[in-house]
Amino acid sequence: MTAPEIIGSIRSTYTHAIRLVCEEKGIDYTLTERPLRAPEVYAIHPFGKMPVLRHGDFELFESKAIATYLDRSFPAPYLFPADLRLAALTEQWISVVNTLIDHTLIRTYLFAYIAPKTADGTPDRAAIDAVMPALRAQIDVLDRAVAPTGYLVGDHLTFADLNLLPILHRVQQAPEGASALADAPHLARYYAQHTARPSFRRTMPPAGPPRRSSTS
Ligand SMILES: N[C@@H](CCC(=O)N[C@@H](CS)C(=O)NCC(=O)O)C(=O)O
Repeated sequence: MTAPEIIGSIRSTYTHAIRLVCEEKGIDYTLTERPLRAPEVYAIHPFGKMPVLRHGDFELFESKAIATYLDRSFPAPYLFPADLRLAALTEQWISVVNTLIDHTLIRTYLFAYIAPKTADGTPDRAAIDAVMPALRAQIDVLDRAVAPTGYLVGDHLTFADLNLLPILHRVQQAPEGASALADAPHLARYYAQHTARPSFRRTMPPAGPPRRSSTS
């Protein structure tokens, strides 16, 4: 079978989650490094979001769809449980992370550091202070979720975990994010344990945001 091609960036959290899927499943894949909103991304994703996938003559966008496709196309280990309730819980955590937690932790908090809207380009202190209650509340929810087993769902690694870990990795690179994680003992242990996995070590992104395409 042709190797899947992921078009995205090593610095993008959503690209990182898909690379983790490939690494955990031992899929031979290529990463085509592209800046945000690159023409090659728009060629597949109508709104220019990365990652996108090309697999032979098949093209796909949206990370959750890509993860599901790869999980079903390649042999075990499976990252989406077969059990109905565990599958539903996996969907639940992916959904809340992608629609709410990513918005708070990355698009609002982290972006106030790496892509601030301030006139002089310094971190947006007002935006950081304003988002901190929500950031801490969401970290607390995650802390309680992983407390019983060290996983978001059941007692096995699922895509729910692989989808969250790149976000935690980015958020702990900024000071308030690091201290919020340190204050959440179960989540801190979860983060330390799973980022020690070979899949994470092999895909560790360099610091800093993805580049933006000069054509965007
Ligand atoms: N819903 C999309 C979100 C992907 C996404 O937002 N990717 C970011 C990079 S981590 C991106 O391409 N941002 C470009 C932009 O919004 O301009 C998915 O799950 O794939």
